[in-house]
Amino acid sequence: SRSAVGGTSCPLCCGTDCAAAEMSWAGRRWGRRQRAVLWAVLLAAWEAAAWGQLRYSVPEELPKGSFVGDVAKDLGLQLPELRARGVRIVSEGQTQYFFLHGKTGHLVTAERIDREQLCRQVEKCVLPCELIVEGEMKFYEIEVEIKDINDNAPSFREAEIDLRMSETTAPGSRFPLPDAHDPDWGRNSVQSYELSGDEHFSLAVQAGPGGDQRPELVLAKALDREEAAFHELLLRAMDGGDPARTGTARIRVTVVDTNDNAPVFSQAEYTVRVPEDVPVGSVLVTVTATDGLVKGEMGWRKAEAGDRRGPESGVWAASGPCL
Ligand SMILES: [Ca+2]
Ligand SMILES: [Ca+2]
Ligand SMILES: [Ca+2]
Ligand SMILES: [Ca+2]
Repeated sequence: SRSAVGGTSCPLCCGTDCAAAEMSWAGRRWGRRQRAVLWAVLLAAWEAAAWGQLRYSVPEELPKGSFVGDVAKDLGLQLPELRARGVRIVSEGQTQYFFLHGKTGHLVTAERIDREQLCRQVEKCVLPCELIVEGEMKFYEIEVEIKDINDNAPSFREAEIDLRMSETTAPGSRFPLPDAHDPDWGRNSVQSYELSGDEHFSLAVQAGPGGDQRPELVLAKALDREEAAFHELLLRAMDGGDPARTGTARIRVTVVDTNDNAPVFSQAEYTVRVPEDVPVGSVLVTVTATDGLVKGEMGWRKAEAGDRRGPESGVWAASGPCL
């Protein structure tokens, strides 16, 4: 889980030993005056450029005090030298993310580092700092890359999504759905969506201009409010981490009624035989009708004079003597 990439690679390509070798080579070829000029140039270069660069990489979210790199070994310094020469680590900005462990010469984390907080939407998250050797007026650049781990699950802004659709909506119609958010980077962020719950609906995912994924609800099969007035679906977003993490949102589709059914009587014709002295108010016949699958939502209107109906039931009774 921890690694150090690269060791020393100095812009001047060397340390003090190399500088001395270069001086002796210069001394053989040039006189005292030229050597003085060379010294001046080298001194200027020491002040302007770092003496080396160290690169390490560590995963985010490590606990405080975790190993980052063996600085003493990579710089070729002995541990007593580190302490004697006043070596210290300076981070850019207010926060000190790393420090040098005096006993081991290791660079270690000074606090838990959250990549999402430091480098939102940045592919390569690098924290620069400097190792300063005060006794020798040297400094070394250190770059620590913070690698992403899959420590966030995709999430939807709203856990419940309410949609209303007319029952006459044509199959194939599409409805945009909210996308999920996952602050991790690359494959650790949202990779795919899944829909479950109902054969009436399927899922399509469009690619946005920035390569982002936009889920859409597709009506796969015609709706019928008389069959089902609501449809409960589950939208799932998954990232590509190992193991993968998921986030879900519930979708509730309310089917809006349209008048797509005519009332149908239970019989096309009712025949009633009534004696001529039937008392007024006697029930002659009870008729029933349905409208779609929903009962009791109809009004009744008598078609012929002579009888009257009960207010709710469709009961027809004698209203006067039969002639
Ligand atoms: Ca994190
Ligand atoms: Ca994630
Ligand atoms: Ca992360
Ligand atoms: Ca209807």
